Amino acid sequence: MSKDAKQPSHKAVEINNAPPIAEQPSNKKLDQLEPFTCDADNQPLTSNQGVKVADNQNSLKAGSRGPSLLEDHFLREKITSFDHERIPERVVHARGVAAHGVFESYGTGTAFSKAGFLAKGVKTPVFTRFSTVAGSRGSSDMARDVRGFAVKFYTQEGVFDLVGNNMPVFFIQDAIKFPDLIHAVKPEPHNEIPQAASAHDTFWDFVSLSTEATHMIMWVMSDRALPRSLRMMEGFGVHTFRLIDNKGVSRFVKFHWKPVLGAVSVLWDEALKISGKDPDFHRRDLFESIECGDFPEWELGVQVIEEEDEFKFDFDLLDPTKLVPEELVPIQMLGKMTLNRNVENYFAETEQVAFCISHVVPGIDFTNDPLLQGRLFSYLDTQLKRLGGPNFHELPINKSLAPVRNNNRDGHMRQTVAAGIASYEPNTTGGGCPFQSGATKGGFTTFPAETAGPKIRDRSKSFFDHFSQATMFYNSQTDPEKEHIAAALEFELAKCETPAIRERMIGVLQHVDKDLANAVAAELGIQTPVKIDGPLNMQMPADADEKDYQPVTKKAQPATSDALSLIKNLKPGVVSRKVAILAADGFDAEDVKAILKALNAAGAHGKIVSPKAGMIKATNGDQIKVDYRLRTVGSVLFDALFIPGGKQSIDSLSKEAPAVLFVNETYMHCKAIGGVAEGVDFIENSLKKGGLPAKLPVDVMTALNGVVTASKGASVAKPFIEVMSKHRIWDRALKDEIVV
Ligand code: HDE
Repeated sequence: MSKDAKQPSHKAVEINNAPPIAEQPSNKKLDQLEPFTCDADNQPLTSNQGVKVADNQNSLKAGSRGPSLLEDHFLREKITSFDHERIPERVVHARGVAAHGVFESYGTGTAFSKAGFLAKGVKTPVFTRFSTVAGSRGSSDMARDVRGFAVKFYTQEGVFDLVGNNMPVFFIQDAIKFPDLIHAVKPEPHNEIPQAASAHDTFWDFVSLSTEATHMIMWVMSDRALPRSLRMMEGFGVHTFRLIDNKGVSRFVKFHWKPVLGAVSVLWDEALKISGKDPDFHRRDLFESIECGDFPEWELGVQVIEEEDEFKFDFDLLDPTKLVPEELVPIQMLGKMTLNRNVENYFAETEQVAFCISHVVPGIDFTNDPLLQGRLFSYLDTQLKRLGGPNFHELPINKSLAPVRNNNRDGHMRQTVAAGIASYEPNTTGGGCPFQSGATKGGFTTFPAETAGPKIRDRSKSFFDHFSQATMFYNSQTDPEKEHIAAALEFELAKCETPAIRERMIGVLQHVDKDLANAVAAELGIQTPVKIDGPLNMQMPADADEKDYQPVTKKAQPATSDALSLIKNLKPGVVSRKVAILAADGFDAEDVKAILKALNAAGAHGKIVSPKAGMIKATNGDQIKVDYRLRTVGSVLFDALFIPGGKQSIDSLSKEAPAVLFVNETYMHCKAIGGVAEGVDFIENSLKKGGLPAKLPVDVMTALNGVVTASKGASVAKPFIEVMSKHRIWDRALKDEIVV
């Protein structure tokens, strides 16, 4: 990339009237990274030892046609570095993308936690990495999968990592099952197929035998697994944590991230096509949004449960397959995170960042959730292998902003030159330093929760209900969302080759919702009801019976929770959305100008898509730059479609099959379509060719099924943007019976 093309966002971008990011007080992490940043602008190439290299394109040879010489230390150094470039990818969450930002506290959290970064107005630098779970580093962003949502807070009291997901529950209740879950979902061991997909036998075999996964399966089969953008998804800490206030009082909390733009998803058909058109769809979206100043934002919230209310619910707060319905415990917002700077170097930052759930600061503590307890071991262990030793906390991206002083020395790649002879405690040789802070001077102390019991490998009976929240989740969805869950199950199970696995899963679904189970079974040619041989759940103790799997009482669980549906919570708006403006030479300049102006004013981005790259010419002679050549993109990469008038432009588009497909796909995916004059005819003809029903009224400026048409560009922009702000026109799917 040329120097001109690259404008590092932290140098170039300002947020509204805020001071440039580099001058903001919260930007200490950037200052800390600065000395490690190497900029080669106008600098000569050197060896790793700083020696200027005269020629690194020709190896040292005995004569220009002779053999290479072992003496060539530049060749050896270059090739050796290259040979060792790869480190092991993360065993899960290998594919990820990250960005820097800031968390600004509202101060509301001080009522529950003594953590300094929650005090009012405190700005804490953060580094946030999003990921998919199952795929390898090079897999598609658009796999049906859980998304990791890991945030590193560089607080003044040390590093706090909130290592969450975009779904509030998990597949398993005990960490000891994690290797089994991951072996089951990863590509099958004999042929390494399929990549980044749960649609295969081993996964469904495992989850149909582990019914504790059923609630999470509902989430993964729902649209939550297909975010439109990483900027438009929720995040959850999943486990119940503790917050400890300055009087030492502990409360249980569930962490939530709520995206300011609202949570929005794509359709499965779009996801499949995006994986081909742009496997980096989410990564690119995050990078480009930050570069253009559309900074992603989330509010951090907590559901707070007083210690004495621990047993108030139908479910166990320690069971990570359960959520706390927002109807029972509302979310209180603690602050806002804004991601405002892309990484300078993917490897040094995104790949080398090490999140550990055990990184907490005073005021935050753990609970006995058995999944959380296992994670406390796993993250440090995996970093030792992945990053090569115990000093990974010294890597620039992982380095705490609070000073680090302890008696740890040595180990691979130690960076700190620790002075003095005292590397033990107690000591007099170092004057007793570094000294312990104790509880009263800001030292971390563990909350003294009562613990007693026999040593036992067991699962608490309070974890036995595997279905009631799966049913609650399903019943909370709107009709289109329910259809998507059924379609996802049909897709996934049809990909299973072993009939017994499909059948067993139908047997499990019968415990969630009979209609859902029947609908999926019908598509798979399975007779219902299915009778499961043996125990429903392999975890079930021999003396348990099925009634143990129902909630013990009906104390406090709503039948439905509106907060669980994406559609019911849609935040109307078009900010940062992308609209394809399909045009060719001979387009109507006024139409295009009007829609670009209106989209810009609404915070959306109009992009010119045309059969040829370069510039296109309007009827009045104006020229406009083509953003994307038609055949290099597809409707699935945009949120809406607009077709301006201009006879010559429409004649050219009519000869392009991908342009016709563009219209039909946009229609089938229930997205807004706008057309002006000849553009309206083109939409109508394209829909006819695709066998889709449409007789469009021209010049009435009404949104017929989300298709907005007019004879003049200026009048269509407003209604088009209104339709777009609804994100999807679900009526179209229901009325036209389009399978989405
Ligand atoms: Fe993780 N998980 N996990 N996980 N996890 C890892 O750590 C693990 C779980 C999550 O962007 C690994 O550094 C166990 C739940 C995220 O770098 C590893 C169990 C949740 C990331 C690991 C879980 C998560 C990881 C692999 C069951 C949501 C990516 C590489 C007890 C609350 C972090 C690494 C990043 C990564 C272990 C379950 C979130 C192996 C044993 C539940 C977002 O340590």
